Amino acid sequence: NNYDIAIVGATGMVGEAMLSILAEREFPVGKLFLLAGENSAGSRVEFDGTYYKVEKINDFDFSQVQIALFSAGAKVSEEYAPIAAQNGCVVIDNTSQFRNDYEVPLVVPEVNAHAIAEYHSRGIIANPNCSTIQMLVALKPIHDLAKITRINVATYQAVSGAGKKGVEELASQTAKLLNGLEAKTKTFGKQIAFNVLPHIDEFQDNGYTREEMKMVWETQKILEDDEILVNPTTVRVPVFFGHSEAIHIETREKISATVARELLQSAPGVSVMDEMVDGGYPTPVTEAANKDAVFVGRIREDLSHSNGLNLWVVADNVRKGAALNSIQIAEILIRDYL
Ligand code: 2RA
Repeated sequence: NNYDIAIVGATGMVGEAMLSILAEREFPVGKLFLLAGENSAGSRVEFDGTYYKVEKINDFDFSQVQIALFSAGAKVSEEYAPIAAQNGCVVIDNTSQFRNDYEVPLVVPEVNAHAIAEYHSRGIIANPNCSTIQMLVALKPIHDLAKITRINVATYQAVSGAGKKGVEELASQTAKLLNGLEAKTKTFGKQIAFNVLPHIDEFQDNGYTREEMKMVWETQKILEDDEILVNPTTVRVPVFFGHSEAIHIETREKISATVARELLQSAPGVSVMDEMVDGGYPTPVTEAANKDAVFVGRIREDLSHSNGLNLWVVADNVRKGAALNSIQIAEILIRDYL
């Protein structure tokens, strides 16, 4: 059985990754429609040996497809995802637009695949933010065993989280600065090359950024636990692909580093790399970029807290943090529901 699919935002970083992952995983794609806004419509994009013309979203009849993968920004999803759903297709939305809507399931397949069943209410399934996805893939098995009560997390997020313009800004600033030229800043609040910025997304009234609050709200929703405390600091670093996170958790039951390591070794979607030697830990460039797994290393007990555990978690933010997670949701949808 093949499924007709629309990709909204097909020319963006995540849209392109969705196309290659659909091909790689031999997703049963029937008719494929590539959609984008005014600026990118008209271009041609290759999928599995065939070239497709990117069409304008405003003219598209969503009743032609069974699944629409949206990744063209929250505004586009706000306007078109409900139209798509009303026309009978299931929307898997990679933007922040519906993540906090109680009628829309927010899904990380390794963590709460059961929530996909709730897609009926709005016809929309939300894909979480990249920094939440990788954190929860790593923490879920520990939460199930020892009940996490609090998460302290600092992120080190790649520029590709801001899309192609983020990648271009780091590349051009680096090249310019190495050639003694002036480097302009447009996408990020300050120079990102050779720098780190403790600021992702808009500041909120409580002093946290929206990226930080996403980690709080989304963790509580996905784990179905309003009491779990999350204290995040999100930081942009001059890395192209792969977000890293230093995660410090507190659990109700004590869990040793040895038990946590064993648990994670058999956890779905996780690859443990934890040797106490030079290079015995995962990094974005060497391990995570272009890979599907969430890599975990530096697993150790907190010296300052009897029920505390520390982990270093790295994943490809464009793949597991966005495109791959959406396609894994689509795979479960067609296997169990459509
Ligand atoms: C970022 N979390 O890394 C965002 C992307 N959704 O900027």
